Amino acid sequence: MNEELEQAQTLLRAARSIVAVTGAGISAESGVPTFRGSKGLWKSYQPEELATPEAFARDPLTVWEWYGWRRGLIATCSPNSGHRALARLALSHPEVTIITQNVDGLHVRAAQEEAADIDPSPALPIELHGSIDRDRCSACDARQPGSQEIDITSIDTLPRCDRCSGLMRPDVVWFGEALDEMVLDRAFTLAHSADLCFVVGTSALVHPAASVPLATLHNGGKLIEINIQETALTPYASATLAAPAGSVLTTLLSGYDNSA
Ligand code: BJW
Ligand code: ZN
Repeated sequence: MNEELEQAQTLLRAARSIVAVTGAGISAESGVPTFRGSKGLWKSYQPEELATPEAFARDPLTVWEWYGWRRGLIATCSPNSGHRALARLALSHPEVTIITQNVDGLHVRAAQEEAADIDPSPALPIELHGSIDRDRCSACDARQPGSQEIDITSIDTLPRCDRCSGLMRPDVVWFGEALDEMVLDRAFTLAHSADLCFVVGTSALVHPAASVPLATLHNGGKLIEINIQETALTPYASATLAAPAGSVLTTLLSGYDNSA
């Protein structure tokens, strides 16, 4: 681990433009459940019954019940030292971008907290899979802030669009749905031009997000993986830090901040 940390520090010092691609593992230490693994959400819930447009069309009450529960849970969580370390890095270095698959908004909160006097914060992430805190109309695509209390008594009590009264849904990307084209283009463009990509707390199984680090790699850049387990990207990483993201990022990035 020490050797890997030194290697990571060397890569970091040499890098000019950096992307950090994060997944559910970075929020695990904040108390947000991951998706896969022994304690992951998919152990108790079937993705195809909850996180697909077909599931929502079939049973919007059950899907909203699950999202209402997750919204409530996430509202009790706070950004951890990993979110904050990345936000500070992005604030002090314009050529650092956080690209997240997470919908929990913790990178956004860390960015706002670390730059309380700058609005919008330069450390805001690119959110590939949307945000659980927003609703989107299933008829006209209008977006609204997410309702905190979801009344799942009947279809008539579910959140409705202010513009067209259509049924609202969480503004997240479900399986089988396309990611926002502009958001995805921006992520791939930045990853392609980056010298270094941190891959933090993602199983790297879900595409196209899992291909973003490959854009860095294919253009001659390096990967640093931070994950408590190996993934399909591990063999391609120039340094692998196999420990919880919060402590690793704090250690790795505090030295960088000082030397910058
Ligand atoms: C720690 C830690 C600690 C724990 N410290 N580490 C190519 C090949 C195969 C399939 C496909 C393909 N291209 C597309 C597909 C299909 C599909 C897909 O990828 N399927 C695979 C699963 C096989 N992809 C899609 O459907 C995507 N859409 C698409 O491709 O559309 C094409 C299209 C084009 C044009 C028109 C129409 C369609 C959409 C994918 C959307 C994913 N949505 C979800 C739900 C979001 C909403 C919600 O949250 O409710 O996004 S699924 C879920 O997985 C969520 C996550 O963002 C995503 C990734 O999960 P993540 O972050 O990696 O979490 P975990 O749990 O998997 O891993 C956690 C990791 O952390 C682990 O490695 C741990 O070890 C680690 N960890 N604690 C450090 N403390
Ligand atoms: Zn509408």
